[in-house]
Amino acid sequence: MRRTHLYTGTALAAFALPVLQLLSAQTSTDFRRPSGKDWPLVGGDWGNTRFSTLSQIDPSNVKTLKGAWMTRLNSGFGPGFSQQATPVVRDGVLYITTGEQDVFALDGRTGRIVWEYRTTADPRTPDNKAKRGVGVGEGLVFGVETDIRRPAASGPTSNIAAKQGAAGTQAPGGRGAARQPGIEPVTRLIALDQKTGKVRWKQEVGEDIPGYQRKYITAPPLYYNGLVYATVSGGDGGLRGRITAHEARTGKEVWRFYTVPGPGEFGNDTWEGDSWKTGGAAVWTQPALDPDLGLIYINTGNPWPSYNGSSRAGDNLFSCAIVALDAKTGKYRWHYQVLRHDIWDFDPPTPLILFDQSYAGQMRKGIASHTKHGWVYILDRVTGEPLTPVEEKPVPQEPRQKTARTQPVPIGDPTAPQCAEPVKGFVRGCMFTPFWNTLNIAQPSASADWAPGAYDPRTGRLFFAVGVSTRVFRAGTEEIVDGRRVSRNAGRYGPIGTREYGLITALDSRTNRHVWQKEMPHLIGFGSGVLATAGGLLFHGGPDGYFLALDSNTGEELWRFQTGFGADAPAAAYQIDGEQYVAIASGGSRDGFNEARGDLVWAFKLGGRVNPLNGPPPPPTTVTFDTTGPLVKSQTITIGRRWDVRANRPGERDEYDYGPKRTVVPLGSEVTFVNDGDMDHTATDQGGTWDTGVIAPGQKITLKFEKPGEFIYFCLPHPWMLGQLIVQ
Ligand SMILES: [Cu+2]
Repeated sequence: MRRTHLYTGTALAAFALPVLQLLSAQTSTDFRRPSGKDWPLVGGDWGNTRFSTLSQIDPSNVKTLKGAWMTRLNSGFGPGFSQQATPVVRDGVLYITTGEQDVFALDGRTGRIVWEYRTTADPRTPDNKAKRGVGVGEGLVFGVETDIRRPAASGPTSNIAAKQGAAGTQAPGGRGAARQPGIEPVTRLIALDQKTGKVRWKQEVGEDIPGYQRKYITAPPLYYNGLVYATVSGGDGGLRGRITAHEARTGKEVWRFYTVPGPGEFGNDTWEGDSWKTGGAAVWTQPALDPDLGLIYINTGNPWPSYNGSSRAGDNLFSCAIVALDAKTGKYRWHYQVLRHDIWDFDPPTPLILFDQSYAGQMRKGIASHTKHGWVYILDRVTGEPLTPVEEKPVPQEPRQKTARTQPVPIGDPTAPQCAEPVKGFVRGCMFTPFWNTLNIAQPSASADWAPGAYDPRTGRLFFAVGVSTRVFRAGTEEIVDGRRVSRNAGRYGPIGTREYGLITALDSRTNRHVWQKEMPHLIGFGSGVLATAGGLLFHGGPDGYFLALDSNTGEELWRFQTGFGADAPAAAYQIDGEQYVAIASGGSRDGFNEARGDLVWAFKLGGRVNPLNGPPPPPTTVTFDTTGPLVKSQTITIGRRWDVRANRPGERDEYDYGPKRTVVPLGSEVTFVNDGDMDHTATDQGGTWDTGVIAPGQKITLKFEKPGEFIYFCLPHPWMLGQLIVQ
């Protein structure tokens, strides 16, 4: 009984002294303990606990927290970029990356730029331009970059590059710019001088990945004991996931572990045929590390094809899993798969958290993995066995998807609702509802993503941030055809009008049960996550630009400050000359949809003097029609064809598209809807003022528009098909 009291709020004071002594053990090279003066790693410490032992800022004084400084980086500004970086702080200097792949060193007291590294990467570099931070060690700052391979000369080399770069179409809803012909991405680990920012070496990673697969780097490198660990992102594009370790001094590769086993290796028989070759399972976040056990822990992404499991029967190891490797050799030690044969893109991308906790009266070494389907798996990090119970549950089946018969589901409370809010016209689905191409099921989508959680060692509580949204999935096809990646009709869509919001949850790590849960106005699964402090606060930034402090005991909001742009990056805490600072980059995240993008880094302290900025327009809280596509003047709308913007006419076939998607016509126009698809479709005003009725394949219907208006219309049998018609 007494043991359980140790972690309750009332007993806290009595135990505060020994705990804080334990916490203050972090030194300049040993990051087993939570951070204090510095924030030396993206995750705060090797266990990614994102807990700071600093306690100067607390619930009694946080209302007086104001900007100590704010710095513009003149980098990563604008819609092409996403600011997802956590500042890393060493000896009062703050190191940070931007979506534009530049790296900065800032004076932690003033925000003055000490040095800057401007990337030499080609601005045409495709795909996700987000960098989540740097690693530091041996006088070097380690970063990552994606670039374009530049052929040495014209002739055969450039022909190969052109062929390899001719990638297939992007999955709808996929991130990143469309591939341009002739562009082959190249991914690198880079080392900069910690004092000057000068390049010391660059090392290509992922050189074996064919040019037609997606590849870029998002995860921050991790430095430990002479090695730098790097991963390549882009498992959604068919690459074979991996982690590599490199000599810190030279960048030379020391070992490599593929997250998809090859022939003869353990787990290869969980893949049908050759599907392992394009199995995905990329690593998207920094690993966790336990030097006492000599283990490094990675969490892997979803298998590929992402939404169509028909060609990859089996559990698909080690996708959607936690894998423990020997940190020195990369040798496999254990794995735990949180989702078998994923078809929903429900991988566990939240950084893994290490903590020690008492179970059944025994101190155990724990590891927590938070997944996109809204569960936390609490395992023994020595063996990979669950510390809180997990049940093997039968799940609904879809033979065409070759769904797994059962899934491991923890006993406890999920961090997100397991079933969707009802949507008119759709069947209500839940997390494990399978789908094919019937498209009438509205179900929950990824709730947790890369937003990092935190662990408070004083209370044994885990904190996580999620987004809650409703999506309609379709399997479509994603395949490699003649050396090209071709994706058709695969993806997920938000039914218009459905709610999108966030939740922050405090969980008891001993029981996997809620302590409290707080609703937030926006999707926050991608973004700032939480930072916990010994002051009893949780810091979190939102896509609406507000940086918040919550009471970590109750979730009650105690302070908010408008940073001016989407505050979607994780915060960090540090101390200089006895003053505690909390820093956050405010640049907006492309994952956060329509939000303001900037290039700011903020630091806050008690008695700071920099005032808040005007807020950006907040992102929508429901799914709205995407108005970023071109508005086309046309009196004919072709159903079943995607609009070819360059040729200004209906282009590629897509059964479920209106071409153009956004159309403008003068008042009094006759508009003809042509069904060029293979199924019956309609164009039906959402407001109910007009409807074509069913248009059979090959048929057309003409309507006359005699009143001005802006209409969002959809297809009755396929309500995820959306178009806009403006009559003016
Ligand atoms: Cu239709």
